[in-house]
Amino acid sequence: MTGILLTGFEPFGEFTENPTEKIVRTLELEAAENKVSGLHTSVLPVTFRASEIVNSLLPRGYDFVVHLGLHARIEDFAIERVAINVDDYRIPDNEGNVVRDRPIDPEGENAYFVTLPVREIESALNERGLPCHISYSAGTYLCNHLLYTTLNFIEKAGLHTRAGFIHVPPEGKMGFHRMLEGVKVVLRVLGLLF
Ligand code: PCA
Repeated sequence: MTGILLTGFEPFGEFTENPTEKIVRTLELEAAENKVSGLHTSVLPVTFRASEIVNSLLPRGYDFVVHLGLHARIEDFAIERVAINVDDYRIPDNEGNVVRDRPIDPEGENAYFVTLPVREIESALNERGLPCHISYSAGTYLCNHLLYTTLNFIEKAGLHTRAGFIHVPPEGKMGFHRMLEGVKVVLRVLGLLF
């Protein structure tokens, strides 16, 4: 078992904090303290560089990649099921770029389905009383971009890694502890002994 790569994002847009950054840093510490092995983490910039960083890590051959991102307009966990081949930003990324109507990979597939067990994740979250839904759009900003480039890289490189994306709501909509618990539930479904 080569383990799980868990990623979060830095703050962006109107947000001065991104709960996914805190979740990743907290779990990194907890894993070290409790000697949980197999968790690899990265907090990513809200720019194209996020994909470059992840693509440089993927050849390590993780069993799973779980990307986390903040979604301003949800109140529960959104388990993303699809990544589409388009960038169309409503707001600039953290380097001030606004990309409209541009394919992520001009030669790539129109879309990819994620390869995580989304129904199992949904059931496990529901069993713990953690609200969630399966989502069929990860948007057209950096989260969708990262999910697309990860699935695209895995396919082209012929890796066995299974990957997906979970959006979390703003902290005002779901307390941080519930978010943290939810992400641990996801990691447990994927075999991490948290
Ligand atoms: N959420 C954004 C990008 C970074 C993040 O945490 C998104 O949903 O695209």
